Amino acid sequence: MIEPTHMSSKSNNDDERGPGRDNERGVATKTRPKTKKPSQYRVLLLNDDYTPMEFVVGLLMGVFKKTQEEATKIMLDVHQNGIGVCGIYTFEVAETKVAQVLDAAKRGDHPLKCTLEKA
Ligand code: TYC
Repeated sequence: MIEPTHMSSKSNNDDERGPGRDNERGVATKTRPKTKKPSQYRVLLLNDDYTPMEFVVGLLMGVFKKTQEEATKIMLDVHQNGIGVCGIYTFEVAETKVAQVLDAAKRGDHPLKCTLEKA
């Protein structure tokens, strides 16, 4: 068995830039970090003459995590003005909440409509 008797101060995998820079080969990775914020979307509730007020309040609490007081305020705002904002979310979250509202309305046989718009 032959044992190594000497190691040079330059380690075996040091490149031509010398020691301590062994992770700097290949594609540059120190590019600017992406800092773009995701676009936000308003979820809008539309008034109608048939959906019960309690049903709308329940949805605002269940889907949009509003308190009973917040939910009642939003529901009355929609009832009086024809349209109102339930919340502002990224696209995927907004889209999911709209689908949950429309699905619940359909299952309850209510004509409640809900949509989203870019904030
Ligand atoms: N206008 C409905 C009623 O009087 C209540 C209602 C509120 C319906 C908000 C829809 O998005 C709505 N029963």
